[in-house]
Amino acid sequence: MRSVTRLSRRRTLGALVLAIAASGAVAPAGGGSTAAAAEFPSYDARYHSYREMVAEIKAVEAAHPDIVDVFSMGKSYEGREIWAAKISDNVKVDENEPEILFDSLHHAREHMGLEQTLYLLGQLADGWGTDTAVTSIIRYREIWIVFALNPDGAEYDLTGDPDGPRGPYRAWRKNRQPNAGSSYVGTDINRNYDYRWACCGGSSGDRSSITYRGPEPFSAPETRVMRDFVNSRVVNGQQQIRAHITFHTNGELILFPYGYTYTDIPVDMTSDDYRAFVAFAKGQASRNGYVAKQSSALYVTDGDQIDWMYGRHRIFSFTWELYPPEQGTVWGDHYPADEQIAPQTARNRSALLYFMTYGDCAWRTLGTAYRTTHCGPFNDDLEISRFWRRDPNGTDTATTGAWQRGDPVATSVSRRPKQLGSATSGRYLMVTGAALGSTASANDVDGGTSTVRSVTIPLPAAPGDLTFRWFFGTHYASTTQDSLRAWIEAPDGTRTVVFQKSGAAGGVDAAWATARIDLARWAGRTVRIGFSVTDGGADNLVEAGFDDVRVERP
Ligand code: LU0
Ligand code: CA
Ligand code: CA
Ligand code: ZN
Ligand code: CA
Repeated sequence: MRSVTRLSRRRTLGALVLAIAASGAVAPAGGGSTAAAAEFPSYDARYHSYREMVAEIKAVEAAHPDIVDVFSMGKSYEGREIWAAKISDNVKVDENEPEILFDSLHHAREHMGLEQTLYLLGQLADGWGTDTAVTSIIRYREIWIVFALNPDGAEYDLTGDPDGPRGPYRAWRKNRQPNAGSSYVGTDINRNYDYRWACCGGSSGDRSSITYRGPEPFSAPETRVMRDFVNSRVVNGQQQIRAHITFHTNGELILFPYGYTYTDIPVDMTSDDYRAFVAFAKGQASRNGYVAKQSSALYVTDGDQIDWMYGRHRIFSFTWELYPPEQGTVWGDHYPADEQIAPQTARNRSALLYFMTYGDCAWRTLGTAYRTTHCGPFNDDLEISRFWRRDPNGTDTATTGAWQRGDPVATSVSRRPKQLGSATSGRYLMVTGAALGSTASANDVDGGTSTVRSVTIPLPAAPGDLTFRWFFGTHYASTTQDSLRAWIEAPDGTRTVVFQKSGAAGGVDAAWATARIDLARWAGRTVRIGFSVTDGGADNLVEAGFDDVRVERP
């Protein structure tokens, strides 16, 4: 039923290929550094060329140096700087504030996206100290705006025949990187990210295609610039960017991951995250009249940006397809008259303010219970690496079954469960030797203790509780020398055991349970959380796992 609905709504890029071919896919040689700057035709003068964009963002920075910092993130294929701005109070300091990212112009011809980012910059700069919502966003968030990820393509798009049917526009989409062995130029940089790249028929391996994915993931300098920036925002083991919008045209849509599959909640998404994506997308759409849906409901893509942002970094990442609604022709879709810039960018104001406000923790959109559990200083569902360190002090003695992040395999002894077969969220948890067959004795903990320790967690003056889900299973010859422990490590390295489950004669059966620990005595301190599992005394079967480690928001 659902797939029928999706099929009927799905559009394709196919018709657009013809328009591209007609406009000349083969590039003249020559880099941007030597060519004269391309400009919009006079009838579209309100759009910003690359040159005008640079002048504009530098002017805003000069007028607001206390809250706006403009910098280059790196260079495009042709050597243009890829400009970005950080907007926050104390803008030169990397404060511990939730970060929100926006970008535009993955696709060259989608010029309204750049206008949306310039509008956003202007609203933030002008609203500081005058608009309450903007002022608190600038005070309590760090906003990053990338203005034109594909400046070469955007500029090239303006260099067609001025006497052509649509003036100088070429309807160019890709970047301007030559493709070896082909006269066709360009990679679709929204198919060049390395999350499930080329997996699912959502991109093309044909160098002439407008959805050419490149010879390998991150083959395009522009996607590498984005990758390196986002990777660089993992600070002290935690990704600082919590939410992201990439502006495209067109269709008036708010799309959330995944694009690579029609499945709503595949194994690489948790059901909590899916619910938050839906609620957050609807919250945005209700404020600008767009339609919220899963990205693949438009059509399947693979290697696109938002799949990578969520799949690799767990950032709540959205594609906004801006004005106009679907027109069905490349000119109608991507070249609205410049009179539309002001009304269509302003139309998104309240949705963007909402996004930046709730974007510190998208689960907030599910209500106050989620805000408590999911929006504290630490929230690890173990679905991606959040830099737990095994054997941090070099003191571990276990010879097998050391802690690892993995997909567990159910084991049992006489039908009594020992390692449980699934996580409490998503696919992964921290477990004692996950990569095993279903033989109960294979790869359990032997020979002593295995430890694992979290990144540093700065606790507020009134911290919420630590909670986690855990199981512990031992064989019948078990004793109290077998154990699962959790501890808090103070800044000086002192460890305090805050949770212990011990073995017992007759054996312990594994079952998921929840632990809750008061952290008041560590108020205001920067701590780490640790777990130890021990097969003590005579060798015995010992298995343990934990998932969903959280420090709550009180
Ligand atoms: O990259 C694209 O094909 C996007 C849509 C996906 C994000 C689902 N559409 S666009 O190219 O027309 N902006
Ligand atoms: Ca700040
Ligand atoms: Ca920061
Ligand atoms: Zn696009
Ligand atoms: Ca999990």
